[in-house]
Amino acid sequence: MPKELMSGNEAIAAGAWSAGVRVGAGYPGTPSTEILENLKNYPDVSSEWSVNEKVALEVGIGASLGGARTLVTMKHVGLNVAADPLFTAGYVGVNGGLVIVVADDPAMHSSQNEQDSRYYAIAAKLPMLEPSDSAEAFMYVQAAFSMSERFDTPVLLRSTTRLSHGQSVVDNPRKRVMPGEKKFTANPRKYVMIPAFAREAHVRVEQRLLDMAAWSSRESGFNRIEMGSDDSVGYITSGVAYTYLREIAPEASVLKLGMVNPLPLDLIREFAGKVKRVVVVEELDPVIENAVRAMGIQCEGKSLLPLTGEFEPGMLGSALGLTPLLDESRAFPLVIPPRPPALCAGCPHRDVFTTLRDLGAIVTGDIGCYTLGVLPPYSSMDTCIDMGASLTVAQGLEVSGGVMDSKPVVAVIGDSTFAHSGITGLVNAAYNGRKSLILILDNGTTAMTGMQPNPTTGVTIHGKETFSLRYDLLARAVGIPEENFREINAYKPDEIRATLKEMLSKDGLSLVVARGTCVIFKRRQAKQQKGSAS
Ligand SMILES: Cc1ncc(C[n+]2csc(CCOP(=O)(O)OP(=O)(O)O)c2C)c(N)n1
Repeated sequence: MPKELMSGNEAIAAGAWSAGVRVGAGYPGTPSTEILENLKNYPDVSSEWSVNEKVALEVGIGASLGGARTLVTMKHVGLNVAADPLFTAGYVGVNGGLVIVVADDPAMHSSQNEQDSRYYAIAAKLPMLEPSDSAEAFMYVQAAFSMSERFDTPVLLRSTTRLSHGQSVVDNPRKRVMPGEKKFTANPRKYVMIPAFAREAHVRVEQRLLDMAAWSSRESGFNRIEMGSDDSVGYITSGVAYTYLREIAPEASVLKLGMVNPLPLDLIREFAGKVKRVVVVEELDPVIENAVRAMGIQCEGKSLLPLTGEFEPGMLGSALGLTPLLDESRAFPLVIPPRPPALCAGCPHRDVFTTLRDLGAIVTGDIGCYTLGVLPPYSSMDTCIDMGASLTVAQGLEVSGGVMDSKPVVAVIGDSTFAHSGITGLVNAAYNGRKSLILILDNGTTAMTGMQPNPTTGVTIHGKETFSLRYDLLARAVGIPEENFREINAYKPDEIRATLKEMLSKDGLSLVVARGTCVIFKRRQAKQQKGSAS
């Protein structure tokens, strides 16, 4: 069988294709982005960058009900955005298998929080699988589709940064096996969640969890006891933590969990009976540990291991009193100088933030490359909560009356973020008669996550030309007077300054779009054009 070195994200895309996935939808977000970027290159898959994660999941639910095996991808905070459909998706179930990949980011390499998505599986009563390397990611995603159809449920597949971006060997036969064809058939009792039908569905969901827990323990193949020679301690672990543990303790007794919800309670009990002491090794929150304790089994976990950040073999070795295989004294003495992130040389956001700083504005910020406007030398961002919050936090500040010395408040948001969740904030400002100044930084791409197109860029995930959101028409649609709308050049500081000053003197809501193509994107496009010309 052909062996390939693959990242976890590549393996998920390859596995989904092998399982006959016909629809892929997602919103970019590190570390999940490359799943869809890979999937889009496979034949016979309809892939899209959706406007946001809620939209992606709803498109995914529709595709599944239409009979297609469907993959939906997002990062952990994206699952917050998709939480509304997620909770009811479990009630509705599936037609074609529906797999939702969520990638967590322990240590927050590229995120605003460190939430643990396993809680979503528990709260939404959905099964969750957690592979430990690329080979498992490849197999699990295929198994997830079968499982989704077998139990009539969406299946969550959890990744973390090291799994998504780390590489390992995958046996990939590069063979696509299509499931039998399915079509949409009307079934309001199953698909229309009015309370009467939802009550029945909830009962089904609870039974399904019990069925899956029993199946998970005995038949699923996702969980296994690996007894070593030493039974003085047994480790329960999952995900990349398993890979680290095996690296430093190849002989240890381990219960490896590939399915982290519902937990295989019978198997856990059996394992606990075989060892003298149970230690749960899991990154982030004590999800498994609490469940094991709730079963009346004594165990340790977070008393030994940190709740925050990510694990690595050396740290795990010290915390658990195991010796890492790698002799630290022989490690290559490479000292990497710290490189704090900064806006790139030539970045169009730079002049905007210099101007905002000089104006002494209170800036309600948002998420994207431009969040770096918080750092010196700009130091001109005052809040950043979640995608879309720049517009709405500005409105809250306005109604609070708590902005002192009548300082100007400017809501700053990028183009992709605006399309993702800024538009509803704009409508809210217009509806409630707010006076905010909204500044959209349109650099022609979703730069932060690696230059994905979005609804403002005029191209699809496949690079095909499509509609591009018209800010001027949107401004008109929400009743912004013509004189309160302006599109300016992000590379012209004088123009930025004059426009912002003028808009701040106006009464009512105003919208300014500062355009300037991302320098890296420009360079990449030039290279591509050169490549296609030669
Ligand atoms: C809910 C959610 N989904 C995805 C992300 C990942 N993410 C952060 S910013 C961003 C978009 C940035 O693009 P844009 O607004 O165009 O700004 P740019 O980086 O191009 O300046 C994305 C996808 C996130 N932080 N939160």
